[in-house]
Parts: sequence; C-alpha cells; structure tokens
Amino acid sequence: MKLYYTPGACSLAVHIALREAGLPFTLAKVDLATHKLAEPEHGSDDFYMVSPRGYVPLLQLDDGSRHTEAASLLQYVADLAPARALLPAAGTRERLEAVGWLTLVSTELHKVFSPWLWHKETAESTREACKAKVAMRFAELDKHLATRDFLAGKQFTVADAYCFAIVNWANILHMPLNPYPALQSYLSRVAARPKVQEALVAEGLARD
Ligand SMILES: N[C@@H](CCC(=O)N[C@@H](CS)C(=O)NCC(=O)O)C(=O)O
Repeated sequence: MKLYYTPGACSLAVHIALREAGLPFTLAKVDLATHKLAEPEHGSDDFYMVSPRGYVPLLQLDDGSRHTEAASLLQYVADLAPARALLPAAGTRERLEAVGWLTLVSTELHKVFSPWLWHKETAESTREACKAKVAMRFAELDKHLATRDFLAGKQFTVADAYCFAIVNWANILHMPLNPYPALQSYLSRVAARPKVQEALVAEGLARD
C-alpha cells in the first residue's frame, strides 16, 4: 500500500493506524499548499492526477486502486490486522461505540477545524463560532477521558489515532488545551506510543 500524506494533516491518523497495524506501506508526501507531490510520479508532480479530490489521506492499494476518506480508511486498516485489535469485532456493541467516536471525530471535529479554521479567508465571526463548537467537543472529550485511557475504553483504537491527529491542531491554531487536563494527558499517552512516535518522526514532526 502507499499512503499519500502531508505532515501533520489528518492523514497522520491513517499513518499511525498503518504502523499500529504492522502493515507494509510506503509514503508519498504531498504539499497541500500547491497540491504538488514531493516526488513526481510518471513524470508529473500534480497531485490532482493522483487524486481528483485533491486531498489527503489517499491510500493506494497493491491492486492500484485509490481510496480516500479518513474514517473509512481507518476502519479498513483496522480490519486488515484483527490481531492488533485496533477496532472491536464487527457487530458488537463495542464496535458501535468505537465507530461512534471515530465518526464524531470526523464530523464534529475534523470538519469543523478543516477547512474553516485553517483558511485565512474565513470571516472572524465564523472562526469564533467554530472555535466555540470545538471547545464544546473538547469539554465533552475531557469529561469522557477523565475515567478512561482511550476513547472506547482501555484499548487504543483507530478512533484515538484520528482524535490525536485532529486535536493536536489546537496547538498550531493557538487554542488553549489547558482547560482540558484529561484531554491533555490523553494526548501525551497517545504520543508516547512507540508507533505514534515512529509516525511523527517519519513525518518530520518529532525527533528520533
Ligand atoms: N473528506 C476527507 C477530507 C480530508 C481533508 O480534509 N484533508 C485535508 C487535510 S487534513 C486536505 O487535504 N485539504 C486540502 C484540500 O482539500 O485541497 C476525509 O474525511 O478524509
């Protein structure tokens, strides 16, 4: 498999999941400011040639097919490595719970942060409304994580890989996390995982 990614973008979630799953993969870096590939492929560095949607994460399977959408890629990766228990078994209440968190991260956090809080064109009033919504979600996560190690309980799942990648954007956007001590401890707990460190180092976001 090949993962098209941009350092620190939502693709970090899939990158972490691939490492946690112990699956073989290669990385292809994309500059999202220009939609150019760091390494041209077939004579072109135009990322739109790879992904007409122009966004990461994009996972190319060994059969050459290409797939986007972080939430579905994360479930796919988890299902490829059942022994790693990156999601509970399909059809269980635990699976419902974990995929519920995954979906919440996708729809209530990821898609409020991005594109609204990333684009300088966003009006200040919209920015403030988005920040208030994100703060509500952070408060809920903080309360939830005060009594659990991970979103779905004791076990790290791909929902945590996604949550980690997205909530960390608060630091870049200067949104204080200190009102949420349990959420902060959780981020440190996830960051301390060896596979998460490997992903951060590979993306140039942490030192070896
Ligand atoms: N619907 C996609 C959205 C992915 C997305 O928002 N990717 C951002 C980076 S975090 C991106 O590549 N933005 C560049 C663009 O849309 O041109 C998903 O859920 O995976």
